[in-house]
Amino acid sequence: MARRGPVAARPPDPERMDPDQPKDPDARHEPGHSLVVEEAAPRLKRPPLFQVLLINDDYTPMEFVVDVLERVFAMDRVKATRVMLEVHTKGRGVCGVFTFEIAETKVAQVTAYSRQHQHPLLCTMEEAG
Ligand code: TYC
Repeated sequence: MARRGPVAARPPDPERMDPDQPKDPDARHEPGHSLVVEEAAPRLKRPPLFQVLLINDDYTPMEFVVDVLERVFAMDRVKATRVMLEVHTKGRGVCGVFTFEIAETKVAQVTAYSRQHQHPLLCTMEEAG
């Protein structure tokens, strides 16, 4: 909420100050009153990443796999065909690398779309690295 009008600065209340500190704030910088400054530990960590994988099978049509890669992983036709052929020849292949919730959502989307079309296409995820 916006404040209305100026707010008067309150003078420091001696009762609420640290009893170990001298009452005069400027006195902290004088000899005998050391000021220790420590660097804070970094509070952000990179999230773990997960590969989303397609698994080969003998029944799902190649064209359907290409369609899935275009829809769910926003690949163009050339890239989707390349990934589909990699899965087809090597048994499995990476569709992308994501944080946990996004990877989980992609797996669910691939699985739901495949079952809607009565294809047994398998999609899994595993932690990268
Ligand atoms: N092997 C399938 C075929 O010959 C094609 C296929 C590719 C299926 C990739 C699944 O993840 C897959 N029709």
